[in-house]
Amino acid sequence: PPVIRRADYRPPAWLVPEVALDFALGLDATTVRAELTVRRNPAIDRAPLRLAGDGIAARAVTVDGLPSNAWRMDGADLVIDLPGAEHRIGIETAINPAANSQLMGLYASGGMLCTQCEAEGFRRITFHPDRPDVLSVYRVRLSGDKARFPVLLANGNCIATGDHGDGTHWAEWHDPWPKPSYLFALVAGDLVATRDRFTTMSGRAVELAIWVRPGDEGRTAHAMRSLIQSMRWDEEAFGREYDLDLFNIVAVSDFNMGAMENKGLNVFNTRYVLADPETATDGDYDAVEGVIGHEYFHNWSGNRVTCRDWFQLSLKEGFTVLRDQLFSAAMGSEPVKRIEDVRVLRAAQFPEDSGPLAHPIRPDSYQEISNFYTATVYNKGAEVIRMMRTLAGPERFRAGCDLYFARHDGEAATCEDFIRAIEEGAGLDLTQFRLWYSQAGTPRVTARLDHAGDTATLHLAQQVPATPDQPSKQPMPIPLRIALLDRATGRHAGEHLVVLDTAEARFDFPGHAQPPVLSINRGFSAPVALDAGQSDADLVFLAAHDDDPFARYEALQRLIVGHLTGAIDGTLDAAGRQAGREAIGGALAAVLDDPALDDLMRGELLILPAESYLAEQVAAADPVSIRREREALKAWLADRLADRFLALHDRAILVPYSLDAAARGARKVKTQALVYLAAGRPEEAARRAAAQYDAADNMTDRQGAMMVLCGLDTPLRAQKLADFHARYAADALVIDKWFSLQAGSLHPAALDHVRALAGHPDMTLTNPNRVRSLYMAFAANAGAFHAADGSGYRIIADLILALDPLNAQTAARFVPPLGRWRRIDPGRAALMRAELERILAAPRLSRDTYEQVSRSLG
Ligand code: HT7
Ligand code: ZN
Repeated sequence: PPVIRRADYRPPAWLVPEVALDFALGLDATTVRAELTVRRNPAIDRAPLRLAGDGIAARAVTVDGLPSNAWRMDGADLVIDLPGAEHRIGIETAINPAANSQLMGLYASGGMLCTQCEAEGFRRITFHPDRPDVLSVYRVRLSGDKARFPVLLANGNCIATGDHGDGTHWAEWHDPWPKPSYLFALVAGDLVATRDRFTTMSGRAVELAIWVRPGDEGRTAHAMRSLIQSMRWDEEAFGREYDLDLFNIVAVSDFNMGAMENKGLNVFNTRYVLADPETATDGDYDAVEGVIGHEYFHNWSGNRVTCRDWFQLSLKEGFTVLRDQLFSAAMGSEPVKRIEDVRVLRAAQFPEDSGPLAHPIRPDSYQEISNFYTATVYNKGAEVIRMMRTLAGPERFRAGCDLYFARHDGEAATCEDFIRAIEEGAGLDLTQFRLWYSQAGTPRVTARLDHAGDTATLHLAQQVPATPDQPSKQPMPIPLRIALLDRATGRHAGEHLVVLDTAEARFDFPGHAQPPVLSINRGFSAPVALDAGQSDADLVFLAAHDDDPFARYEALQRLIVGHLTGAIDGTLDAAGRQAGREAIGGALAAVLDDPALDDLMRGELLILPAESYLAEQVAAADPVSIRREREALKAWLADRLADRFLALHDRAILVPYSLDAAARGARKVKTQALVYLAAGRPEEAARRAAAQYDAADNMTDRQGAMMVLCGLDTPLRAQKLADFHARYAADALVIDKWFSLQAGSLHPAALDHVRALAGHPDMTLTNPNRVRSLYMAFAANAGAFHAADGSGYRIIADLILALDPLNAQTAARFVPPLGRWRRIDPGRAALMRAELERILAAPRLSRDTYEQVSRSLG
């Protein structure tokens, strides 16, 4: 497949100021009549009109209303030689949405029709330039069977409806805001709406509607609340007002990603809309709030100002992730949200940055753009913009954002445009900072604190590791928030922002008669891997005294990571092991006893570093020893702190269900206590988990209990799993949990369970949520996936091969777990490579999977 390069960008030869679309809708036969008003871009030399297509054929073409045969196909593109500067092009295409298993373009889901056009799905509907820098005003007419499609939705405002009198009806929609084709959407189906209203800051009334399948309307209240909070927050925090009279959200069960920000008509995976206490966990509630916010915020960061080309994806995605993170922090606990965001970054992005698929947040080339909707573009992209905010301060950052929106409203912009607006609006020089956009890899920072006389000296060094295609790197500006804590009082005299922008640097801090304790990268001010070389005693001190909640969490994590990596790589002797455990036990006892901590934060502090993060810390990971050592530590802690965990569980189960922070915190520590007890006191944990399951009046408790039982060898496991399945058989999202719980469990036979579940009647490859529920959970379950005989790798490779022809985008997302072979012990690495080679040898591989596999082997 051809490689598309950022450096090859050329402006479009033809602009398309207007698009009129007429859909005659049918589940297995839809006819599309498109009329494009095309205008020659005066800046470009004479060039024919080239319209992209994918899997469609033109039934008829007209130019200025007259049938034409002045067109030809060039591969999948339709090319027309046009004499003038402006023409009207008519094209008729026919689609079979029911046969569209890729879920890109127009497709059928549960009897309804919907679209997904980002990034290049519009070309599966009609021929079009289908590039984000071609913006058009759309007018859309939908007609179809009244009984099958009582609801007809598209972008913008509904301007007319009518009945044909023959069992079919129609609706016309007009979106006044010029938009790229990737933001086009339509939905047709039997849907019911939950409605509300929002009055914007300038006093305009906006109708809000969340459309779901009949029967699901009782589960939309949280999504609606989140939408209204998002609209208000974006006005207050960023001065952004909504700009249409209507905002529609539709929930769809078959969806490749989380949701899509189509102008005025967001389409969502049901997973991020539907929530009630019986079926959604607290984590699900948070995810709904976050994704509703994310898609809404795109209305400005993405829609009003869009991307010039797909290399600029982080312009909208990184920025919008930052905006949704700030929103969720404002709606709940800021420190807990920060810890969660860093945990996601470390679990998903750090491995990407250290593996064969590493790429800068603004990639330089791709074969298939769908492969670049990554944790790097999204989450590291958000961290990069967050660093700009840290450097500028929130007020000046806001001024930079205001300038960006004002300057580029209605345009297709670049990351460079954004940086320049922040530079000018916030008064920053980001010349060197631009390296964060072009260099891949997680910088490694080492920090050492010296003390002499009354001065503490911080020595910092950075190294940006080599990544594919980028063998040598330049030093980047790394903003580090630091504080120097007095050993006697645990206090500090104020925080400093130091910027490490050379390979090495030193910073002097006078006024310290005694050596202080270093608190560094507070709030995770820079997305780096840090080696601060601190003693266990200092880390225990920080875990107890640091006034920055993130730094407190981080100290505990570093204490535990240091201990576990020593145990995993065998450098820890028996005395060191015992001393390490005692230090961790003491620190966790303090967390369990601290009355000043709220339970949400306590729950965070109790979470041990993930196996995937531990694997990142060792050169060639042996997943078995990582699991063994992590579980052994958990068991030791459960034993040492058993009374505290039992008391915590006893206390937490008395708190009645509500969505307030205290009750959510109680639910979090309740299951955390069971997680520890399961490792050290499995019988007691099984008994308590079963009781928690039976008593549960909400999914958080029930799923938590089920998760613990799934990892234990107890008859209660099968009993409660059967109950869970029977209880929720009709609810696809909960049955997804049922698959995930088993596939992700600590049970020694998890791999056998996955094999059996693959043949379960509820398993299907046509629903991405279901596929991910079983196989992503499995691929993330290191103990099972990395079975020494390679059978875990074979399961995932077989899945990729079976799924690729059906849904290439989803199939390709399973390649990265196999691509981590360089970081695994040699025996397993060979087995992983062999599976990648087997996939590559398959005939007719999609561009998506081919690119991911070949880069992974590379
Ligand atoms: N901007 C949306 C991306 C998206 C997507 C991309 C490729 C294929 C299917 C897709 N569905 C949604 C989602 C977002 O980041 O808001
Ligand atoms: Zn997004």
